[in-house]
Amino acid sequence: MKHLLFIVLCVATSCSKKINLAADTAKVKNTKDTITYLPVRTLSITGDFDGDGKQDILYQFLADSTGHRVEKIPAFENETWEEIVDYYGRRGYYTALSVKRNPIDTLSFGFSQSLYCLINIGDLNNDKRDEIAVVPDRIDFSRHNYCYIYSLCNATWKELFSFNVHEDAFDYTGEAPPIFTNIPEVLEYRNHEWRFYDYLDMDYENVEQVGQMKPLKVTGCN
Ligand SMILES: [Ca+2]
Ligand SMILES: [Ca+2]
Repeated sequence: MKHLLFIVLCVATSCSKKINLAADTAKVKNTKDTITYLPVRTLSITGDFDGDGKQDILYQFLADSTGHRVEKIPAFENETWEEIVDYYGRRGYYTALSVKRNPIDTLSFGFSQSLYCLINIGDLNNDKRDEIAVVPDRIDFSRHNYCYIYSLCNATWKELFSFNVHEDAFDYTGEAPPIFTNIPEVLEYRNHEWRFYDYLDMDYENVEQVGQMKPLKVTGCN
């Protein structure tokens, strides 16, 4: 019965999952064991995330179970997705976000090889701190995911809002994964405001709104 359940899950989700590890980076050959390694793909954005009036750099990195930064990973040219999941799981790798030159809170996403997107969406709740939209690239067997809206509240990252995202929103053609400054038809800046579309949970007040993106509203820190 367990085997049947696994097969059903695989057919429903994982078989369509594609790995997109650092396709835009140069390969580095390890001559000792002939394993090809790739530098870990990283993203960064600028903004005033702590509200001090100065621009900050928010950068993403891959960390191991001890918190140390992981600089490179195998190219995974012939491994199955299950083997890649096992590789990350045994090492406890996770994705983290931190502000350069500022010892404030680190935001972590477990079992994630990277981020699908990291977007500065500006100060939506008028507290002088920019909010971020982030979707982790999780090492799992599902294409269901969430877009999280975070803000730095009293030097600690706080989730202000989240909505359902299907990972096909990040599918791409070509060698290099694009850097998303919005998520087409999921999170877009339209008519002077950010709008979102939750593919599983959208409430509408009238027929005209059905299928339309809705204004993104977030609460304050308190
Ligand atoms: Ca700042
Ligand atoms: Ca804000």
